[in-house]
Amino acid sequence: MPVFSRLTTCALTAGSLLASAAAAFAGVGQPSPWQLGLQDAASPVMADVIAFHNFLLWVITAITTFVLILLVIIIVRFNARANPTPSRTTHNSVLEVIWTIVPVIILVTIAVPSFRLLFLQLDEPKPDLTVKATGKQWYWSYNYPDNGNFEFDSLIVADKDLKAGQPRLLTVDNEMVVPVNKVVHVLVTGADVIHSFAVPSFGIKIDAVPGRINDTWFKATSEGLFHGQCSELCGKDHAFMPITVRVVNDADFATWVETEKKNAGLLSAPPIALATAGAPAQ
Ligand SMILES: [Cu+2]
Repeated sequence: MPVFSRLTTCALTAGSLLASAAAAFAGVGQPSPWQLGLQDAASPVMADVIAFHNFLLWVITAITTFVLILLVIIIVRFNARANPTPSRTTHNSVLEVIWTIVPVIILVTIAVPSFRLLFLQLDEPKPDLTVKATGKQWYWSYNYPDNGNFEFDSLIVADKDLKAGQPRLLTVDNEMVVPVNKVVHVLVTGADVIHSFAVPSFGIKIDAVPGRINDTWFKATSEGLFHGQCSELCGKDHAFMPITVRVVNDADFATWVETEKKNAGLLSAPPIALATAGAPAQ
């Protein structure tokens, strides 16, 4: 009886946890308290990752339920009391063929969408924009080679400086900015040790290895802020080098690029100023 009461308590606790989590199943761009499952998708790859994950959940639930039922049948019907003289059967060709072929069919069923997803992730479409992300102890630097090659550092915002609504440990001072619905090619490297560039809602996670350029891609399907974190243990402040991507429309992106270029001193001085400077003294 104590076993049953303990089981009931466990079930009730699990039930209440699930109920309290129901309102916060997942968030887009950042985790939510008591979240279950993955963060919501904001890219085609992540949408497929979630679909594949849900499909696998059904497969694994069916398999474990089937095994559980077999175990219960064996415990009830074939224990020493219920079945004092056990069968001496050692071979059953039909059964052996079935338990070989059925797992093969299950594995092939899983392999097809798995490889499709792998190709989607690794077969990069033609990029509209390239951004280079460099992991450093302990912050990220972003470089925009297609837009004047400006570069800036992106550091965590300390707890005391957070504004209302900004998530703790995930907010940075300078966000990586990209246009919406454009294929962004991300080059990833490390400056000192191995870091990892990961943004869950885009379905990307790739190591930033010193001396090597890794690459990945994403196409953000909605505007907003999307947070990620360094996902490779890289030293004492590994937990304090978040990644924040701001997805904006094309016009806002063009304006932002101009501002960044100006900040980096990449815009040439207006011609009139040059002419005045170069004019002979009167
Ligand atoms: Cu790191």
